[in-house]
Amino acid sequence: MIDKQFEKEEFKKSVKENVKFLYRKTLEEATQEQIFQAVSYTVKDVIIDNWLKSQKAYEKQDPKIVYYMSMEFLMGRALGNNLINLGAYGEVKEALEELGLDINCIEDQEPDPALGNGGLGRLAACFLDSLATLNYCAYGCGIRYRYGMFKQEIRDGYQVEAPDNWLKNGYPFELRRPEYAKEVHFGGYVRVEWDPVKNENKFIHEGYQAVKAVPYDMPITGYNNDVVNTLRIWDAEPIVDFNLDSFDKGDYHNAVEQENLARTIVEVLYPNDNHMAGKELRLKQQYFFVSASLQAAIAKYKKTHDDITKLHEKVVFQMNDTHPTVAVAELMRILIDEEGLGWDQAWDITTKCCAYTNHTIMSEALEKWPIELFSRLLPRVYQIIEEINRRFILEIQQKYPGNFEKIKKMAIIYDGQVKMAHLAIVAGYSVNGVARLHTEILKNQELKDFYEMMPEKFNNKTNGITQRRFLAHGNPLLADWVTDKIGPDWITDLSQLSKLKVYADDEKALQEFMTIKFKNKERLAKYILEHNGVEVDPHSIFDIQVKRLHEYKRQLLNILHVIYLYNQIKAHPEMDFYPRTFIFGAKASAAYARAKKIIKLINCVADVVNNDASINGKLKVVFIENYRVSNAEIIFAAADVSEQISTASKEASGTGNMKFMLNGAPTLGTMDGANVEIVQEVGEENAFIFGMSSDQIINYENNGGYDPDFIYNTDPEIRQVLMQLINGTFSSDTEMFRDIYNSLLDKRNMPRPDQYFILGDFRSYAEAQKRVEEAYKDEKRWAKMALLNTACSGKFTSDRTIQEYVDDIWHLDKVVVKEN
Ligand code: NBX
Repeated sequence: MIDKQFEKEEFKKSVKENVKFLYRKTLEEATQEQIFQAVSYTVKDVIIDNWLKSQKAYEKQDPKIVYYMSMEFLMGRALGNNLINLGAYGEVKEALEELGLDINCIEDQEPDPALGNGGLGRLAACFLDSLATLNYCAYGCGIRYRYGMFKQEIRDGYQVEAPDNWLKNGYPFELRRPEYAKEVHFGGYVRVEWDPVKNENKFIHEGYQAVKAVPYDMPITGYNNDVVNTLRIWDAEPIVDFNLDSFDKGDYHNAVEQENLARTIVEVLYPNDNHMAGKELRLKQQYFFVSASLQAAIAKYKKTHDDITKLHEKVVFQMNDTHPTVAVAELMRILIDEEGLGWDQAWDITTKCCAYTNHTIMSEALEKWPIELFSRLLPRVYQIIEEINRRFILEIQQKYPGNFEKIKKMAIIYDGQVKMAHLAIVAGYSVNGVARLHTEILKNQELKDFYEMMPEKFNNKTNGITQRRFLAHGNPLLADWVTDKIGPDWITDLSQLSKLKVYADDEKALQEFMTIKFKNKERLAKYILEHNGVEVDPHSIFDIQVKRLHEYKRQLLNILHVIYLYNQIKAHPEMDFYPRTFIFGAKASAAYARAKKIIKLINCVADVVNNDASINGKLKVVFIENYRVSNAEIIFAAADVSEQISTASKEASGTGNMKFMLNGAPTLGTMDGANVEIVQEVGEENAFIFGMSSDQIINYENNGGYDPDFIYNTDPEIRQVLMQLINGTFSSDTEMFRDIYNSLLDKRNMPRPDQYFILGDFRSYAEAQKRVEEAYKDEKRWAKMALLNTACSGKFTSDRTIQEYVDDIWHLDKVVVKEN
């Protein structure tokens, strides 16, 4: 049912009125960007009504609320997604056509709100979509960065970062809520005072700098259920307007610092994926949004409940990795210092309200803060962590008398550092990994001691993705075809896709499926030509690796294999070879030099390969600039092969793998992260698995014995590829890729040469690639494989993931907003 507000004539009228009202223009005079704004305001109008209605329903039903605490929400564009969820996409598309407008062009005017790095931030966005769609009351809590993930430009093959000023034209889907502003305090000292009435010490925080946290709310629409939840992101403002008064009071310096703090705190997203930089400003960001979010949550609870000791019955805080883990101590502080509870009562509540999700085992990503920094910035919070640590060590001693190793390994504060993961595990009632293999590695390796001491806390929640964005919106041709075959229920029940299995041997259906894939490949080819100036052939195999650039994800393995293929084709021009287009998209953290060199290498290889007429266009290499959520939707829809080739044990889950699968691209991958579960669902015969197992890798890591030098010396084809990095084949500067070469072979490379086992897995990868080619040549076999990937992807909806979080961790109540 289409909402009344989206009756076409009404809609057109409203857009025209908005253009007039906002810009004093007629539709004909307005720019596409202005029309985007006008259309968005019309849509927002409808959303606001549902937002109010949801709020009313929540007030009446008083459900338990989950606060999803995350430094990152990689939302992607809102307009198209909201239209899908409101069931109005088709109507609005037609209405715009009648006005002479193309909905795709209008959607393209919206900046990607890119308040996240990669998988972790996008997962948070998918979770909000599923929570609203499944009728749960949820808040996303985060930061309104002025500048999101940088825009990537490729100049002369190098990544160049440009600022992402996403707010410059004003963002239509946000609402400033100054009436809910909160104060957050930094620095200063703690004064202890005896309270003769309560007969105990009082802790008074003084001499701090204060920042005003002002929330901006973004609506999160559920699918066809009138639910609108809220993503609340916090902006920082100075407490009082800077005034010269303070100068007279001799307080000038402090006033300037306070003003500066407010201006810098939310300035920019840290662009590191799976890496901890340890910057003071980062800890300020963390405490800033955590404190404001907790204050708001408790104020909301207290408005309608008078017993704070029952907070856990109505509230749960899910911590998206350790980034918001200071929440544990901040909640203790609020309960003790502001609500007047004793330690034990406060601890009881805190440990019933907080839960923690781990997203990585990479040691360089584990958050540790120097005591000096932490205690200076957050003196009272630090004091509380010390007390949590003291009591935890007593517990360890009780359980393992005389075992000082345990204290050394498990303490929250040790070696002059505050270990945030330890704090999260000790204070959380749930600790979960994000794919089955990842959770097993946590339990048996990384967090073994904690698992042994508190096994009941550990559980797995395999990640998922929302089919509303990554099929309904991103791949409308396939979405319509699926609906045609099995009806529309898949949109909210992805397990329905298994009904497509009956078409696995239906030639007509297979042909339709592959025709849609071809059209999506044409769409991507057009995008690549327009944005990258490279012509690619949609008849070739589209082999795609898009994700953040990181050594453990092994884009290097992929491009080295491209070089190997290039050598093969050059050496054997007569050889039968199915044309292939290798497509890459990846941002490298601005400070990650080797990752940036790998981008340069990919572009240098592309230059040589794409311009070598002697290979007859059999190979093409494309690096898509500025990979982000909006172009990801186009890319997944067009993929033939999904490259998921991380070193086994390193990729906690992966979620891109699921998006490719949903769109009918078989996985070429290692037995890592959620790939394991993908293979289990689709069958080994419908994927291309290669490489060492996580057990083998972990065994090498623990016991040594891996020797890339041996491979180099005994495999001439691999040696040729490596030599080409330093002999001028891809750059006249033979030093250009020396560091990459050395990373694979030099004994001085730390912790060891070829840390990610690229040479060790190379042959196995090349063979798997050969199997891909053979399978693709058999058109019918490939079509069946592709279709079965879509048909078997039902498990990987974030709706399933969220329902598991609700059943096992959150215990939320379903709400009713839409009356039937
Ligand atoms: O989280 C990612 C993992 O690498 C993926 O395997 C997983 O699928 C995904 C969702 O669970 N982790 C991730 O994206 N981490 C970060 O982006 C990150 C950002 C900042 C930071 C540490 C990690 N300090």
